[in-house]
Parts: sequence; structure tokens; C-alpha cells
Amino acid sequence: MSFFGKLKSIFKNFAFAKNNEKLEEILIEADFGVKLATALAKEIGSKGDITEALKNKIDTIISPLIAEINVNSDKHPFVIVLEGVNGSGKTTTVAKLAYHFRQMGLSVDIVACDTFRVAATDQLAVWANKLNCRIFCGNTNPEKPREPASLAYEALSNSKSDILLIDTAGRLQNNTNLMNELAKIHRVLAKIDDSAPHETILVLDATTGQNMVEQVNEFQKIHPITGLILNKLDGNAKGGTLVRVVNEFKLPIYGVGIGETEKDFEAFSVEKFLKDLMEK
Ligand SMILES: Nc1nc2c(ncn2[C@@H]2O[C@H](COP(=O)(O)OP(=O)(O)OP(=O)(O)O)[C@@H](O)[C@H]2O)c(=O)[nH]1
Ligand SMILES: [Mg+2]
Repeated sequence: MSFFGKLKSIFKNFAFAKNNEKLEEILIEADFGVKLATALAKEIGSKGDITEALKNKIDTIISPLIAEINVNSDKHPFVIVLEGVNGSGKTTTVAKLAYHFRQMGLSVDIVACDTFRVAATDQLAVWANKLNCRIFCGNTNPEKPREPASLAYEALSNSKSDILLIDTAGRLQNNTNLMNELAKIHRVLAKIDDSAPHETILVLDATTGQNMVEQVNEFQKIHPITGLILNKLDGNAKGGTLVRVVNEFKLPIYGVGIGETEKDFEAFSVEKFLKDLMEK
């Protein structure tokens, strides 16, 4: 039974006041987290049409944070760093953003800072070629991978494009060495342009659930995250956690990934999200 169907059937037979606890339970089960679940149950539990009330509430939380990356043409290049855990969709997102900006008539350079895996650079080189972007890459010799920060420095020193997209290696948020490496990328970029990077986007795999909150927390410790991209919304996304992450961090949502091609990127739609949440 769908999440909202489940809600409806439970509330059909009971008085509202008695069931705040049950609503809370369901919201926790749907990954909203205890804090938000309790707050929502308290607020919504006394309303007549719970489904509508919940929809409205989710809309109020998410809608104000739907945003577009605002490219400031005074910053040249406008530097965007993509970060996230392994497999969250960073490299594919670089391709999606490159395509998006190319469509706007902007020139785009890409930096393959995942220098430790030859396959990572190859994957990005294929995209760069397809999307007509210049690529900076370091690991011509897999025995001696280039230091990511040094490559980022070289790229920003030499790029003449409107946009510089920096792909980074996937890392677990609790891996200190790799997190320090990320901090170093930020430091060297700021040496060239103290306002860079102009956007630091955390790419989240929306199917991973609870752990997303911890990911945002840990990446924020390295450098302020300026926005989120939520990937794999075409898959079995954990709806509740998304609402929770958005509610907790109040970070702009710059878009969602809905597939594996460069075109599978769009603005977050609350309407579509709620429809999916109800059907899943
Ligand atoms: N269905 C779906 N698949 C996606 C989406 N975004 C990325 N993928 C797939 O997820 C897998 C991982 O994507 P990558 O872009 O390589 O992820 P990454 O974060 O760069 O991975 P690492 O560099 O290994 O950390 C690939 O098979 C992608 O095609 C999406 O929005 N929807
Ligand atoms: Mg990658």
C-alpha cells in the first residue's frame, strides 16, 4: 500500500487526537527522522484532511529552496565544485551541468580531479568530447596519479571559459585523508581567486536514506555547501529523508537527476515528488 494510502487507512477508524502517535510512527518509518516526524504529527494530526495537510506542509518546506545555479558573469571562470560520496552521481552531474550551460551558450571547461582512477578520467573525457568541452586531466601515468589539488590549481590558472566544473573523487565522509584532500582543493582555488569556488554542490544519491543527513554535516565541515543536487529520483528515492535533509539544512536544491544521460536533469518539482511519494 502506498505511503499516503497507509496514512488514510489508519486515520479512517480513529479519532485524530488519539493517533498523533501513529502518524509519527508512519513518518519515522518513511525516513522523516524522529524530530521532523514528531513536529509534523503534532501539527498535522489535528487537521481534517491529513493527506492534504501533509502535502501542504512538504510544499512549504521544499518550495522556497528550489533554485537555479546563478552564474555570476563577473566571476570568470565561474567555478563549481561537485562533491559527494562514492557513486552518488557526481561525474554524471558534471555532464548534465555541462550540457545545461552549453545549451545556454556558455563555454565550459571540466576538471577531472578524480585522478586516482584512470577509468574516472576516461568516463569524463567521453562526456567532454560529446559535449564539446575542454578537459583538464592529470593521470596519464596511473602509477603516479597527479595530486587533485595541483590539477585544480592548473585548471583555474589556465581556464578561459565561462564555467569551470570540477569533478572530485567519491569519498566516504568519515575518511579523513580524502576529506583533507578536498579541503586542499578549496584552498588552492582560493589562492587564485579568493571568491572561488563560487558554488560547492553536494551531490546526493536520493536512494540512500538516513545517511544523507550525516553526509551533509561532514562535507559542510570542510567547506560550506552552497547547494544540493538530488540524484536518482527516477529510482526508489527515500522521500522522507529528502524532506528531512532539506528541512534541516535549508540549502538550495539546484536540480534533480532523473536518469543517466546528460539531458536527465531538471528542476525539483514538488508536485511530481508528492505524486511519486504517494505511488511508491
Ligand atoms: N538512474 C539514475 N542513475 C544515475 C543518475 N545519476 C547517475 N546515475 C548512475 O549512477 C552511477 C554512478 O554515477 P557516477 O556519475 O559515475 O557517480 P560518481 O559520484 O561520479 O561516482 P564515483 O566517482 O565513483 O564516486 C552510474 O552508473 C550513473 O549512470 C540518475 O539521476 N539516475
Ligand atoms: Mg565520478
